[in-house]
Amino acid sequence: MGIFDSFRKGLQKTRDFVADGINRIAANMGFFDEDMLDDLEMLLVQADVGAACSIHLMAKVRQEIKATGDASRKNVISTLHREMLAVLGQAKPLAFEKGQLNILLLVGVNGTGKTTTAGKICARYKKQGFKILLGAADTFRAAAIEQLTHWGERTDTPVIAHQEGADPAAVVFDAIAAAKSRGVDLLILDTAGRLHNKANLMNELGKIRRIIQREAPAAKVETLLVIDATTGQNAVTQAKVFTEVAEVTSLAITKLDGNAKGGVALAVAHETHTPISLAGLGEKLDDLIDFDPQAFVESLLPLHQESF
Ligand SMILES: Nc1nc2c(ncn2[C@@H]2O[C@H](COP(=O)(O)OP(=O)(O)OP(=O)(O)O)[C@@H](O)[C@H]2O)c(=O)[nH]1
Ligand SMILES: [Mg+2]
Repeated sequence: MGIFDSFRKGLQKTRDFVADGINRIAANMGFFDEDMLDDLEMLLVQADVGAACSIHLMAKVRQEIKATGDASRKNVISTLHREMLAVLGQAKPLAFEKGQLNILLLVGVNGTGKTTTAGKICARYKKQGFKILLGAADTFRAAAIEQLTHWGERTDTPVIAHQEGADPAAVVFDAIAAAKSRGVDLLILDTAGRLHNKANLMNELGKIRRIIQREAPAAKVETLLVIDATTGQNAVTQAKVFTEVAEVTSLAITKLDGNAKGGVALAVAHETHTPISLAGLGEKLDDLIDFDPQAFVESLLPLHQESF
């Protein structure tokens, strides 16, 4: 399945919700009046695009109508389309190169899909011939270590792990030492997702980051924040906290398969100004695709849908 088909399938519920809403609002009229624009804004909020991003998008639509005098349904939809693309920015797939040490640190709150995404990324780069090492820096629960070990077995990748309750920074230290001595191309570090409070999170991630900087100063480090689309606006709040404290370089949005909250990707991009690199579309190893803004927006709001 191509990226476009994957998104289409995953975003079907959101797309139907948006399309039905637009048809309900605009009924048989070929244009949008002020009340209808308000209703459209509400529809975007309900599709989990988030209040701030919906207001931003509709301000752009109103500006366009004012500038051109064209309030046709076609112009409103294509303006929304264009502005959604502007919110998402350029595509920024993960880019690791063999022959040097790359470190991928996965962060995010409990249950968003960090460990699963670590396994999927591992499988992807393994296929490309990378020498990979997994580091179980989530020492909070024994089950978390087992889960990562399981992904290691499935992808035939070694895992560096300590006991439950060990210091995550110590695991990172050992994992980097092993990565260096074994000539690893990609070290993937899974972390625990506790978000007791901001200071605590900053402390824990800061310590890990200092170890990375000290022990692998030349490594290319990518910090991937994993966000669960099904948590709606909570995902946006989490994304804000993590991007403030964790030097996040890109986002992965998981569970975009089959829920009606696909709009979250726009809300998160708008709030964090951080590119979305990956989309999780299921629980299997290959259910991970590069996030393609064009394909995403076209799947959410098709420009050429008859019913629009
Ligand atoms: N449908 C769907 N399920 C997913 C996706 N990614 C992860 N999951 C599921 O979400 C659940 C949590 O995933 P984990 O990878 O354990 O999440 P985590 O962030 O590591 O969780 P903690 O270790 O508890 O912090 C599991 O049941 C996964 O199979 C996805 O893209 N789609
Ligand atoms: Mg985990």
